[in-house]
Amino acid sequence: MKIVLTYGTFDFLHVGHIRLLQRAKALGDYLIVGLSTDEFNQVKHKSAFIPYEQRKVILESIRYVDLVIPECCWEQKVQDVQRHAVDIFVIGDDWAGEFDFLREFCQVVYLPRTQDISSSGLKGRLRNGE
Ligand code: C2G
Repeated sequence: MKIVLTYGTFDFLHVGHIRLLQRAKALGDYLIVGLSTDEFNQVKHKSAFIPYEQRKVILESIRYVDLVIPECCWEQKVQDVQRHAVDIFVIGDDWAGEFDFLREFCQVVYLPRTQDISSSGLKGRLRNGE
């Protein structure tokens, strides 16, 4: 069984997130998502509109997702890869090169982002009352 791992905030879930999860799952048999906690989002200088527990319930309802674990820090990835016997680490190409150090432990795949949609863009349009 090929195990795939990815990470993210997944705030304001949109088709870009779904397409990432869909393509990640298609690379293996079991997809684990490291979901950024509200506290870690502060470290990432990102504020999630939807709290972690609700983002977790939403992700767990997606057919492509098999397990959701908390992402609490930048440094947990190697431990997660080893603990879950991950074969492939996948993330959007906005992170291209950032996680090449994981190549020592598993395959690393950067997938093209879905154009013209983002959580911050959706929030901005809501703020402007569009
Ligand atoms: N994504 C995408 N297309 C978009 C928006 C997002 O493919 N239009 C992808 C991102 O590249 C990422 C995933 O969807 O792989 C989740 O996006 P975010 O929630 O923005 O994740 P991010 O804040 O980049 O967190 O340690 C890694 C970080 O936790 C990644």
